[in-house]
Amino acid sequence: MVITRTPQVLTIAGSDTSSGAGIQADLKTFQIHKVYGTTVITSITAQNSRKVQQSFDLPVSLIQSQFKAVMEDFKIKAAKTGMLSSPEIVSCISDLILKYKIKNLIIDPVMISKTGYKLLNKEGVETLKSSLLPLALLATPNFQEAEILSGIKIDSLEKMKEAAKKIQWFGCRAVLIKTGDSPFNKGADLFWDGEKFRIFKGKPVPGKNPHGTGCVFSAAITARIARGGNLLKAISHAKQFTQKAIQKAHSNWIMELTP
Ligand code: PXL
Repeated sequence: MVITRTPQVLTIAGSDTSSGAGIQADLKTFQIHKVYGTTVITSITAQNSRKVQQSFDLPVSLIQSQFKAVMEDFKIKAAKTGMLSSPEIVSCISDLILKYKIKNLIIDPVMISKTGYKLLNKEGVETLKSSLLPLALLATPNFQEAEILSGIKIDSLEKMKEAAKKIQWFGCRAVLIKTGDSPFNKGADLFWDGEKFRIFKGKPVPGKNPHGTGCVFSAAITARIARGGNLLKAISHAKQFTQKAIQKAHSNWIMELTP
């Protein structure tokens, strides 16, 4: 076993050449939150602020051996998933999470990039619902992902609550629907754990919509959980952290991550 001074966490996600999202954003966020990040890379994207130019999914066998290598050597306190890119990869990751008994799993159900590139197809979404969501402590869909997962058009707080209930019903312990760029309830996120609703208020930052906000947010939650925080406090802290990073962003693409 490898000993580190800080708790060890894992991100299972895609690589983003621009480092605003994906594995790179997760590692930067982990570092700031004083946890040791390990990685299982699912897919490699070639992208910049204009578009995703190409992506390549790694073979399932290589994903499996990355996972094995990490689990043989590290004591993973919490893990998160980001871009999983195909039904085969979603299914393989679900099997590995069960096999290695990963606790404290945060799922960011990444489906589409800010530049409009599809990062998971319809069949992948179905596999995510049936096999991965049941293993999660928390799922963090944005508004559009919540509509796709629930099949509910969200145009009011009541509909958003209905969607949260439906997503939680797929088996995750809790769900947080993020409303960053929704037409209503701006900046306020809705939490549901089967017992209580909570609203996490935020201030939208006009004119700033950098990419990778969902990755940074879920990575910060993962880090806080690994450090022993409770879920609600972890979300609250991660939201403040992400909001500050958006405010400080000096381009509309890359956030400024600072402690
Ligand atoms: O922000 C979603 C996301 C996650 N992971 C990777 C990405 C993107 C968006 O572009 O490229 C690798």
